Formats: sequence, C-alpha cells, structure tokens
Amino acid sequence: MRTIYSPDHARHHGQSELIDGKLQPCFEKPERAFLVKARIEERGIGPVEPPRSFGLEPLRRVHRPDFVAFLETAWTEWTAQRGAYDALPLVWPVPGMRRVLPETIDGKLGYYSIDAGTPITAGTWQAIRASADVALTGAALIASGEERAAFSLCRPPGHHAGSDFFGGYCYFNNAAVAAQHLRDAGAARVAILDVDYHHGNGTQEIFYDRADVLLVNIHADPRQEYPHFLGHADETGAGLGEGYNLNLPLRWGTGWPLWSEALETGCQKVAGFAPDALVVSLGVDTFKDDPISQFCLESHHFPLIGQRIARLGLPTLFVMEGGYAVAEIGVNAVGVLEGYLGG
Ligand code: FKS
Ligand code: ZN
Repeated sequence: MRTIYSPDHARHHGQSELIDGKLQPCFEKPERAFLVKARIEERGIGPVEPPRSFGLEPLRRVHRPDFVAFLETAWTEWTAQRGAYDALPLVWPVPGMRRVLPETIDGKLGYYSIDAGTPITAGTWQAIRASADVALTGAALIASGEERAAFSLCRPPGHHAGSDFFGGYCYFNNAAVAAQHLRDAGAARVAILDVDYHHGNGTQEIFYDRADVLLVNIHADPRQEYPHFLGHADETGAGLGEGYNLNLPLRWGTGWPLWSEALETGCQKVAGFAPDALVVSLGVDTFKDDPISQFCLESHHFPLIGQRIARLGLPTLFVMEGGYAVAEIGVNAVGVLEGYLGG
C-alpha cells in the first residue's frame, strides 16, 4: 500500500493548548507523524510518496471561501495586531449573541473556531495545505483506479473542522476534502467510516444534509467527551441526508467487545449503502494508554479493525486523524493497515 506523506506537517508545531485552565504542551505534535512514517518503513508497507499540489479549489468544495481566506491570512493578521507567538481563540459567538464577522483578529478567531486548544502558528498554513494535498493525492490514486487502497498520512488532522470552523487540532477537514474529491472524480456514493475516539463533528456538519456521502462515526459519548455538543445517537441526517448519518456513541471505559460490536454495526451500514469508495478517518486514540482518551483497545485489536474493513471489499482511503500515545502510535496505526492488507 502506498503512503502519501509531506514533511511540511512539521511546520505546524503549536506551543500550547488551554487545558484545565492552564497552557499545556500540545498533544498534537510533529513526532506523531514522524513515528507513523517510521513504522511504515520498518514494516515495509510500501512506498512513501510526496503529495501533488491541488491548489485551493478542492478545499472550497467543502469549506466556505471566506474561511479558507481567513486561515490563509490569520497568522499575518495575528502577528501584526498582537505579536509573534501562537494565536489561540478565547471568545465565541454562542447562541444569544450574533454572528457578525469582527474586524480584529481576536474576534475572527472566535468567529471561525470551536475551542481554545487549536493554535495558529507561523507554519500552520503551509502544514494544513500540505495535509489536505496528502488527502487529495490519496483520493486521486483511488479515483483513477491506480490503487485499490492508500494511506494518507495527514497531519494536522481534520475531522473536527467544519465548513467554516477550525478546532480540535483540525483546520481543513482532510477526510471530507478527499470524499468530495472522490465524488467529483465520478464516484456516485462515498462512505466515510470515522473510528477516531472523538466524534467527527466537522465531517458530520459538512455532509449532514447529503445522501451521496454516508458518514458512520464510532466515538466517545459527547455527554462525557469532547467535542461535547455533537455526536449523539439521534443525529441521523437532515432533509435529503436523513438516514445517511449514523452515530455510535460509547461510554468511557469501552473495550474491544463493545467497540467491535459498534464496528460491526457501522460496517453493515456501509455495506448496505454500497458505496463506490470508502474513506476511513483513522484515529488510534481509542488505545488504552492514550493520554487524553478513555477507551481500552489494545495494540493487537488494531489489525482486527483493518481486517473487518477489508471484508467490505471497497476501494479504501485511510486518512490519519488522532492518537496521542506517541510511543505506540506507529504500531497501532500501521497495525490497522497490516490487518487490512491481510497481515
Ligand atoms: C481533553 C480536551 C480535548 C481536544 C481533543 C481533540 C482531539 C482531536 C482528534 C483528531 F483526530 F482530530 F486529531 N481537547 N480534556 O483526535 O479527534
Ligand atoms: Zn481523536
């Protein structure tokens, strides 16, 4: 299996995120992608190749143009108005307030974001463009039929980013951009299976009223876990999209028995949709030792996830999302790919 990877991800290395009222070192750090790439090479999964450049148009197919433009100039505006340190949002237009776009960068950061854990740094723009190109390059390989499966080693991740908001360490929604690219390249139906520990609220928001992209999410119950305000079981889609969104929230402490049951349910939903291609939002923060998560999967479970996905028999693009137990991130992420490949 080919892996698409860009070293430009390392240009995004935030100093800190706001946790427990304190600025703490970012969990989402360059080492994550370095270690997954190292494991790919160690296990001989296949060639590691750079992305092609797709420009901004494919991003605007799922993100609002003003949001794309905001991300492009945010760092410049921040340094001009504030200083040469990471930008973090701190005030949001919650219900009861008005969404009128502010002029100053502090207001814009809140307008276009959902939390204070997602810094904009000097290299963020270059890194998020590269990350989206990594997803698009993988999608193009599948769309052309050149490859039956591919791994887009994206960083920063994407599934919390919506049509006009960033957050949860995500800026552009790589999986959504890839799914839309598959559609635009001729796939009539695309399914997204999100196995990251956190609910992919951004992906859900983007495709919620559409019947051409099915989204299945297996994640920690939002009553307990980030992103807290989306991901409940009764969110099934809207309008034409009714029935094309399946959320499978699970309680803290969930281990393989219940998690794999949800995977089975999710895979059956995907199979019933009979898509032309599958995008897997691949997070491995379901691992028992993940520092910010509360599920209990063990390393030997990850290949089983890949095996079940392989049984769907679909052209499949794996897109890297979360996973913060850096010592095991390579073993766990590549474990899924090896299971898929029949290892
Ligand atoms: C914990 C605070 C949670 C944000 C967690 C973001 C998780 C990101 C992710 C992604 F795949 F996008 F990377 N802070 N007390 O793992 O879902
Ligand atoms: Zn996650």
